[in-house]
Amino acid sequence: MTLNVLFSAPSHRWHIYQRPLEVAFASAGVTVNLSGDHAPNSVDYIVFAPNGPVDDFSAYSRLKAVLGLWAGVETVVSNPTLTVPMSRMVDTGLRDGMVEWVTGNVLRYHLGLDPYICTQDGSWNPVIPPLARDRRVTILGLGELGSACASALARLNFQVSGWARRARGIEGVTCLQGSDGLDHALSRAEILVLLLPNTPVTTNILNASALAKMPKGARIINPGRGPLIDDDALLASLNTGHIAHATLDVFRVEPLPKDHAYWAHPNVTVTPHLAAETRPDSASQIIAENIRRFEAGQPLKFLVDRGAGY
Ligand code: NDP
Ligand code: OXD
Repeated sequence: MTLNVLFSAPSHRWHIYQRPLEVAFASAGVTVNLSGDHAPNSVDYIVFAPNGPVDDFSAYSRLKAVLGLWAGVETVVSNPTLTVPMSRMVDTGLRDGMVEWVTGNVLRYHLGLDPYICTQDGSWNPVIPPLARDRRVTILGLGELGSACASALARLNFQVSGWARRARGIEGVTCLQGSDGLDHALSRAEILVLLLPNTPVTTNILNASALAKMPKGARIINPGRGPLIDDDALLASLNTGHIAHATLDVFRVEPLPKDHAYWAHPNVTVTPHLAAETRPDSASQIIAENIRRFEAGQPLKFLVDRGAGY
């Protein structure tokens, strides 16, 4: 049987994904008619990214499931027209990219590299950083990405704490839960990494009161989602020096508007939502395998929990 698979993502992505998806479906033994332009009532599966053509699923009368190309699903998770199961992207490419980006940014802060990179004026003022074993790093969110980052940092000897909704056990990482756990995690965060999803519960989790619980001079790295941070509160904390620096990859509005205060702030580094990119070859294999499973009567892997919002 041939399955009609609709590729619904921004149009420039079609040429990046067409071949990897075709190869992945062939190697999974799934026969598909893959297109960016199927009639809605003929579509069996949708490969989905935010900002693509489909935002109303009502006309897709024979749709069996939606396969997300992104890890974050906040733009679609509460869409009332989505009535079939949806998977999100869990993939080694995404995971390894995030581990590399987070580790690099933690090491930038830990080693105090900026003065040497930014000023080469003949001054000779060594500032010896502590060893990683004496540096406390906190990660909010210990899912697929947060737990991999926590493990990588623990392997480098950092004192890593993490916080999640449910109990987690990660070797070398102090795993915390609940509001007391959050307070404790924040209070020891010399470097804080945000890898929570954007849900109604996590919005503005890093507000003025949470920022005040962090040690003076702390640094923040946010590859999670922009709405996790109360931007005004962060700017105020940066201005008093309570928070020394922030590296922000994600924002409430993207691209970050040119007149946003973050661009001009001397203690903010803005990166353009690139911390972890979905890699077409490995991601296509995940999608093809998931459709193969579903056709064989097995549940989708990496199912979105629509009640929890992620
Ligand atoms: P997961 O769903 O695997 O992990 C989410 C983590 O957040 C889990 O540990 C979960 O807890 C925790 N969490 C969720 N809600 C709460 C809450 N209310 N209180 C405490 N903990 C909570 O997601 P991923 O690790 O795959 O991805 C995380 C996020 O990273 C994505 O949602 C996306 O926003 C962002 N991302 C950013 C990218 C970039 O390029 N900047 C690329 C890819 C993803 P529990 O373990 O108990 O479920
Ligand atoms: C994602 C992202 O959620 O790239 O996958 O932000």
